[in-house]
Formats: sequence, structure tokens, C-alpha cells
Amino acid sequence: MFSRSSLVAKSLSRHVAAHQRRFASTKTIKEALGEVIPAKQARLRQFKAEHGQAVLGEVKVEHVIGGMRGLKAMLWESSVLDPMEASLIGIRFHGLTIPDCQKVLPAAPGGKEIIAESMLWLLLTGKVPTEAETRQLSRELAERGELPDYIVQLLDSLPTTLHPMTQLGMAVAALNKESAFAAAYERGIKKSEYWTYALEDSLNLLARLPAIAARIFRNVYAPEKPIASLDKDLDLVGNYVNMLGYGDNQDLTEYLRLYIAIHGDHEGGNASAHTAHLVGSTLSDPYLAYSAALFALAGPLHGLANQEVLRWQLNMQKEIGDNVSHDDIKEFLWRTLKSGQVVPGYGHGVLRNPDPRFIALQQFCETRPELLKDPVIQLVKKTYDVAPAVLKEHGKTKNPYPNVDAASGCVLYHYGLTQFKYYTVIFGVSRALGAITQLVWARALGLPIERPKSLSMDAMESIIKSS
Ligand code: CMX
Repeated sequence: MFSRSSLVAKSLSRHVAAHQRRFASTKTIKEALGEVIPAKQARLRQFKAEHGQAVLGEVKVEHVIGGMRGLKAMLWESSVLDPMEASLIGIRFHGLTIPDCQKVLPAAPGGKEIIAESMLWLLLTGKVPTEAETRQLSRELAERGELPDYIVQLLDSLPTTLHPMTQLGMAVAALNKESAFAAAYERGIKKSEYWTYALEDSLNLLARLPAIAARIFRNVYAPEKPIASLDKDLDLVGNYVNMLGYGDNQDLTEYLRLYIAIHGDHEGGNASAHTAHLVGSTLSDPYLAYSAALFALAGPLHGLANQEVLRWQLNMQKEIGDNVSHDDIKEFLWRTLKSGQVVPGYGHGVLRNPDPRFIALQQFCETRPELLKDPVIQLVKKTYDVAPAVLKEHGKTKNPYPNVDAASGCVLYHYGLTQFKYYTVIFGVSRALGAITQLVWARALGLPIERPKSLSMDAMESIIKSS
């Protein structure tokens, strides 16, 4: 076993080595970030001084008892949702819609889809990376991507019956043993240096997620199968798909590149992003903060919905058979609703239109005729034809349209990744992009520990009486 300081020193020296090998005259992500942080710090200071007491909205009783839905109470820069904007423009990453990103963000060599690295660069710096910056970040992540031995031992010791998300959260939490942030905090560092250590941990975390996630897959679903080594010339998702054992499937690789990039950040209020932010605000290191986020993601109303969608669609197919009509689907939807269950993959806490990420994944399918012929993908499409009307008639959900999870799993299923209990792990690899962006910026901006005020029913009643 290694001590925390020797592990930190090892990781820092690896990082320096990566710097030395960098593409001539290309900025590293740390340098690019270092350039934009001072201006944003100054802007926030000025904003707080000038408008600290300005009112942004009201707090109603329904916010307090309704999961704070719609309450404006968090600073989150990297992405913004517009509930009403149609289809693909309902989400913007630093102002760029998904189609904008598809136009301007560099893809992998030989690929077409956005990749995690170019999306991370945009989220962190607010700028579109050059091709060389993207490649440099890919290489830096690949250099950082090997798992420490104790993580491999931990993963290999877990029962294969433990849900893959539980395994992922445990391994990510255990990485805190070598946290640069925690070690530096213990030594005593200035607040102004926090972000550099948070970035160091965050990049190591992201870089190692594919190897952790692939080892979980191997242990649970493909025991004894060798795991491919990291290729320093491949992007993060290219390496992930290789390690999963599907590296020869270019279409799956491209699909996962797109899925992981566009699923990475979705404002700050969703349960996983918010959990990472809350836990990080206590100055827990990025590993602990993101591990907590993963356990929020593991709930069926949030990230686990992608496994639930597929289970639900396959049950439908099993019950009704291959020739499913729209009327059959309507009847199945009503049966689900009348039994008190939610229709997985439909509804959203913020969006009030079809999820832009759902549309982007549908478009991916539309460019590939073999996907359109797949019975499960056809079932998803047919369900989309009728579900909004059924949910409207049911009259409960504020958003009767599909969210991203309605489509994500069926494409994986088509490509042979049929182990749907694993799907949320892929979401977990993706969601790190937004969570680590916020963890680094929260430290750069000196955001405080979160501590909203809770109220008892008595307290609310007395506030209402006295007003
Ligand atoms: N099927 C049936 N009922 C639904 C529903 C659905 N798909 N979506 C919402 N409702 C119900 C809610 O359960 C709630 O019922 P109660 O009043 O009895 O509690 C009512 O409609 C109002 O809910 P809402 O305000 O429209 O939705 P919320 O903001 O409370 O919840 C979400 C949002 C996503 C949790 C919910 O739509 C849902 O459970 N969807 C199915 C699960 C799912 O697909 N989750 C993935 C979301 C994307 C992600 O986070 O990854």
C-alpha cells in the first residue's frame, strides 16, 4: 500500500511528464483555465457587491414541500436549459446548442461526433478548443488513466451481484486515498490555490473512470476476459469502448462519444450535479463529492431510468410480441400508469418539450438504416408517437415528452451491450464532465458551504399568519 503523499507525488510527476510531452505551443487545460479564472473572479466580486441584495424570485410554500422545483438558488455557469425552447435548442453549453457543438467541437481522429475532451474544454473554459488542444487533453487523460493497484484489488474483491453503480461509487470514493486536494488541505494551503488541486484530482478522476467502469463490466459480465490496455493516442471514450471489449465497433464508439459528451452537463439542480456541488462545498475532495453524486444518479427517478426504460420496453415486447401496434402500446402505457408506476424515460423536472438529447440520439439513429430496422428501436419510436398523448390524458406529469433516457439504452442494446443494469455506469462516466467543471469553478470562485434554511410546518404556518 502507498501513503497518500507518495501517491500524490507519483500522480503529480506523471502530470508533469504529460506536460513535457505536450504538443508544441499548445495550452494545457490548466493553463487555459488559469487565463479565464481571474476575470470571472473579478466579475463575481463586482456582481455580489453591486447586486447582492437584488431579488431573483419568490420562495413559495410549494417550493419548500415540492423538491425546490424551479427555485433559483444555485450558481452554475456551464449549461443552461430553456424549458420551452423547441427540440435541439433547449440546452446550451456556454451558449452553444447541441447542433452548434456538433459543428464546432473537435471530434476524434476519423470520427464525426463530439468527444468528452472537447466538451470538457468548453465546459471548463467557456471556449471552443482547437484540434491540437483537444488531442493534448486526450493524451493527458490517457497518461493519467491507469488505476492504482488498490483500486483494482478493491473492484476484484466485490461480489459480482453488487449493482454496478454501487461498485462505481465505491471505487471512486476509494480514489480519495490519493487526493491532491485533501493532501494539500492537510498541509495547509491558501484558498486561492484550491482550484489547482481540485483540477488535479478532477482530471485524474475523469481519466480513471473508464478503467474503473470497464473493470466493473469485465468482473460482472465477462469474467476472465482480458481488458485492453490504455492507448495513449486514443480519446477517453475510444479507450473506454476498447476496454469494454467493443473497440472494433466504430458505430458504438461514435454513439458513446456523442452520448457521453451531450449527457455530461445539464444545469446544476439535477440530483447528481447538485449532490456533487453540495458535498464539494464542504471541501470534501472531488473523489468523495463525485462518489456521492453517483449514488444520487443511481436512483430510478434519475440516472437509473435508462436501465428501467429498457426493462420496461422489453417487457412490453415480451408481452405483446414483435408486431406491436400503436393501440397495443397505448394499452400497455395505461396499464403501467394504472398500476401506479411512472413511465420510465418520460417527464422532466425542468424541460417542457422533448429532451434535446433525446432528439440528438434519434438523429444518430436516423443516419443509420440498420438501427431504424431494429425492433427495440422501432418500439421506442412508436412509444414516442403515442406516449405524450396518453400522459397528457393521464394529467399528472408536467412534461409528457421523452427525456434522454427514453432512447439511450436501446441503441446500446442494438450494438450488443445488452446488460442494462450497467447502463447507468455509462451515464456516471459522462456526468463527471459537468460535476468536475463545477467542483473546480466552485473552488476558483470561493463559493461557500451550502446551507439552505429548512422550515417546519409550524414555522411556515406562523410566517403565513404573520404576513
Ligand atoms: N409517468 C407517470 N407519472 C409521472 C411521470 C411519468 N413519466 N412523470 C411525472 N409523473 C407524475 C409524478 O410522479 C408526479 O406525481 P404525484 O403528483 O403523484 O407525485 C406528477 O406527475 C408531477 O410530476 P412532475 O412535476 O411532472 O415531475 P417531477 O419534476 O416531480 O419529476 C421526473 C421529474 C423525471 C422524476 C418524473 O418525470 C419521472 O419520474 N419520470 C420517469 C423517470 C425518468 O424517466 N427519469 C429520468 C429523468 C432524466 C434524468 O434525470 O436522467
